[in-house]
Amino acid sequence: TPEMDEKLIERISKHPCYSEEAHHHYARMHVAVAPACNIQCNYCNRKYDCANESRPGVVSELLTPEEAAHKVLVIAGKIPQMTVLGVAGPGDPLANPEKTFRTFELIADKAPDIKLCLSTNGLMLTEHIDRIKQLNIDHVTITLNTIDPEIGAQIYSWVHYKRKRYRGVEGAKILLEKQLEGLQALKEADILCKVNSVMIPGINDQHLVEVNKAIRERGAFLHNIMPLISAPEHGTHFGLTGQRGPTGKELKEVQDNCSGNMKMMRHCRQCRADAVGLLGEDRSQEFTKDKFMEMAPEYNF
Ligand code: CLF
Ligand code: SF4
Repeated sequence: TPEMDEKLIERISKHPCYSEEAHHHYARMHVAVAPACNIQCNYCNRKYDCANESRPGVVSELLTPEEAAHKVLVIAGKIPQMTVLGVAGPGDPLANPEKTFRTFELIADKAPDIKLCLSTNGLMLTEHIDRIKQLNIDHVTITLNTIDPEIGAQIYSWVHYKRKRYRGVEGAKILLEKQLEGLQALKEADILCKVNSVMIPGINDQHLVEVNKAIRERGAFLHNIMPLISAPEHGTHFGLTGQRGPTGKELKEVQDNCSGNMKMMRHCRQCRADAVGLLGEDRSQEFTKDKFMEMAPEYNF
């Protein structure tokens, strides 16, 4: 948009998710280093990738931070358009802070030109905001599906916070408060924040305009409304209860209703937690562990 200043354009110009233009020219890679999660979304089965920033039903190859760094260096050497490294699963990156931050540290040290990107459910964001700043992580995604705990209780079956498990409205309330606090903290730290919302017909579809308004007021940069993908064979709560995802038309309608207010992302491909390449392509199978370990063994840590 014309009012976007030059510095901001520079910050997003090589990030394929934050800039629609960039996604034709620049690539991202994900490393799956974060297996644990601290909440249970009803659209997620833990056998698969975190469905907050990923394609449900996909199993990514879990790596240690050292293996992940090795993989990143190999790929950065082979794909020159590679500009962004994201940690987005297979669980919640901030439920695995040591693994996630160790990975980012290694990359920042060995490949300082690569932008760091983090995706989280937001529960532990304020706890880690200083480390995120320190590491120069300039892009953070929070998946925020509702601002209403009653609706939240239909989306999250439990939230594990400070050694206790909370269910229903009580759990949702904690998560929702922490997500909005996290968004605020990112804003204060001048870190670009994208918000993902999973659109669930009959549960939060009518409510997403309100979510959009709330995140806009708190300074989110971009809103990505993604369709619920819910196949019975994925074994999620929603899959088993027969909850359907939105049609393309329903999704577009909600995106359009929000688009007068802020920048909407419409080119998301719901990537796997070990995705490699341009957004539309998936080269993850070229860089499985058995393959990248053979390439450039000098990167073994
Ligand atoms: Fe990855 Fe996400 Fe960073 Fe992009 S993906 S962590 S912001 S580098 Fe992009 Fe993939 Fe959609 Fe995510 S297309 S699922 S929005
Ligand atoms: Fe699954 Fe991600 Fe939700 Fe955790 S935050 S339950 S990994 S979708």
